[in-house]
Amino acid sequence: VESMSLLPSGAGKISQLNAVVLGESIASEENDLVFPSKEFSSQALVSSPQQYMEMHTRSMEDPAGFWSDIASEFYWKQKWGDRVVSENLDVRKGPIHIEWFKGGITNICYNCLDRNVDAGLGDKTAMFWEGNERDVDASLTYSQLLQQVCQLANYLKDVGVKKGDAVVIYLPMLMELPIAMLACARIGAVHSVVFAGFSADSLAQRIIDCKPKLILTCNAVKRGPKTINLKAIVDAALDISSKDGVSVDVCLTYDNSSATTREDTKWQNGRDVWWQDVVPKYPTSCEVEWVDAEDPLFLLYTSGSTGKPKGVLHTTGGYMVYTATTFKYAFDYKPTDVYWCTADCGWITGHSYVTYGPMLNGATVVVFEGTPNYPDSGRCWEIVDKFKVSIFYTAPTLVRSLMRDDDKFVTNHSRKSLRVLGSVGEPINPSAWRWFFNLVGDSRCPISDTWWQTETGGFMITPLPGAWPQKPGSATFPFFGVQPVVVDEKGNEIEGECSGYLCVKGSWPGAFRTLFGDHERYETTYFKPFAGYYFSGDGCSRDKDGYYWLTGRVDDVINVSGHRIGTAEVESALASHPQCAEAAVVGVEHEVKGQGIYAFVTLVEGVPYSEELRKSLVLMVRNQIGAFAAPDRIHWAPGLPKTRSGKIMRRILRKIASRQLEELGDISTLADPSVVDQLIALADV
Ligand code: 6R9
Repeated sequence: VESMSLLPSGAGKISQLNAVVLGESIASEENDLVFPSKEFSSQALVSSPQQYMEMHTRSMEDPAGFWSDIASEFYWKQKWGDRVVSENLDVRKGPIHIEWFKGGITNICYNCLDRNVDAGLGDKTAMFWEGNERDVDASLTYSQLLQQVCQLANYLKDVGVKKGDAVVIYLPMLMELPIAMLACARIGAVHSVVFAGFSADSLAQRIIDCKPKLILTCNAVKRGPKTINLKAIVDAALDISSKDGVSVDVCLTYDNSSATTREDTKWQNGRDVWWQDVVPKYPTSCEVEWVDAEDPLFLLYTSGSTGKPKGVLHTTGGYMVYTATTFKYAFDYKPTDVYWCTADCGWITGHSYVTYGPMLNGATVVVFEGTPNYPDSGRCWEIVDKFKVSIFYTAPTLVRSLMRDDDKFVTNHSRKSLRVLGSVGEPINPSAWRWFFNLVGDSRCPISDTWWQTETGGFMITPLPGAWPQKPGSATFPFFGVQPVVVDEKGNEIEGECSGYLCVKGSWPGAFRTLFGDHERYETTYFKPFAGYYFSGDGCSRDKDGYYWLTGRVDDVINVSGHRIGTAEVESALASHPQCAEAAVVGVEHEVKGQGIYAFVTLVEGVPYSEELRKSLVLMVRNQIGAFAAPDRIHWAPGLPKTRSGKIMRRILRKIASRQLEELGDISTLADPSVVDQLIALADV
């Protein structure tokens, strides 16, 4: 097939793989290949490598044509201008600048809801909601969802929220969370969802950065057996932010009566309003605020390797087209599917693949309030059977945690409805992949291991489940319109089989456009390390067949259970403890979480270490960031290994943390090499 050579560089030996696919030769790597069944492929949207390559080639040769054809399937009040895409991705040529469908006037909420209702999907279930406890559930059709979104949108407008205003959403996985996102989008307000596991300090930091008119929350939520008083966290955050001069006029609070009561909720009259007291009084229809394709849709904060969290900004048109298309192809979506993504809307996966991507396709989405192993490890499969879930998208950490339990928690449930499985958040190790594939999917369901990031908006490297044979642990090939490149330290592209830094050449519609209020940091972090490319921060290798294998972050970001945590953030939380002189944090392998947080802590002169102090250090991190960022291990450090210029040598700390003591390497460049022995001696204290 001629077009094969046009695959992104390095896929040179695809033809050999193709021979395998066609059954012409049995290659030695046969054992590594897992083929989609004939039955699956024959019904798939993309059913062969050839078909993938034709589409990918077109998306590369004519991106404007490829993406306009898809964009035309959505409703635009006014079509975009002559230039589908205008971009500068090279810092050497001026400011980084990306625009897709500029001049096009649309609304993503309209495309998710009104358009689907008008197309006859009004009575189709948009959301199945499953509460924390068994047998607590609810659902909404597309018409009902539209009505609820309109009521909230009308309320927001009434209290003065206007196009371009920021709205902070701090809600658990209630149906009200996607409703809130869609209501903001409907009126052109910019939502900033903060994961409801973040602490008051972190929430305050985000409020101070984006200065919202209003915050949406609920009084409390139950996660597994625990009750979490979210409103109290919001109160504390609003106290902090008002001291910083940022006050929020309205705190709209959903009364989540399954977790607490109104009487037990602290209240500030004038600011706090019960959702149920006001929103249902508003009309169930609400005019749409038409926005430019390049008007902002949302902000989502994510951790970087240094300093404060970054406000990743996504705009409307390109994000809409990209999330819809990636959802459709990567999951081989059919209108009869029932789709469940276990991610929380507080992360990008919940934005693109709980709310926007699926709803733009008119899909039925399961929203789950609880935790996957409550009341037991069979809960997921119970829910799969209950709603006849056909596409199940989750994170490797969940797979690994369920794997540790008895297989009968899986096999007790039918799971016959499952068709496609998905994985995201971190590399999935082959043994977890196989357990997921063989046991959960009965060796019948392809796994879409989707590599992407908050910044990319949607999938970048992902299997198309009917097209390619899979290799457990590989995210396989780039999505349409995506040109990954592997570069060396100097930024030279490496061809063929190789490993290096993963960059992307050219732009794609779902790319983020800036970091809120800090375009310079956007350029420095993503476009300066390797001029001419977007740098992902990930390492990767490409095998002889052109498959991509992600190997994890190459910067100072730790991936704990799929959550990105900057080592600098944890270090600064620890260092703010009055008895901590200095802290250095590294990631270590963790059986379930993928990576765990390992903190080296130097105490203030004369302070002895104690169990109590250890606990209060961990508490410091829980309070400043959130429980999910709590260090797994505190290692007392009389001193840290530093170069003569005072730089901490993390390479050495990583080796000590993972007890690879034979691999410490050259320590002679340290200002004081004896600290290494001291650290080793204290390893088990
Ligand atoms: C979607 C999401 C992004 C980082 C990314 C990478 C890791 C995500 C992955 C994966 C290997 C996959 N990552 N998916 N690594 N295989 N399928 O998780 O966004 O929270 O921004 O994290 O997660 O390291 O750079 P985000």
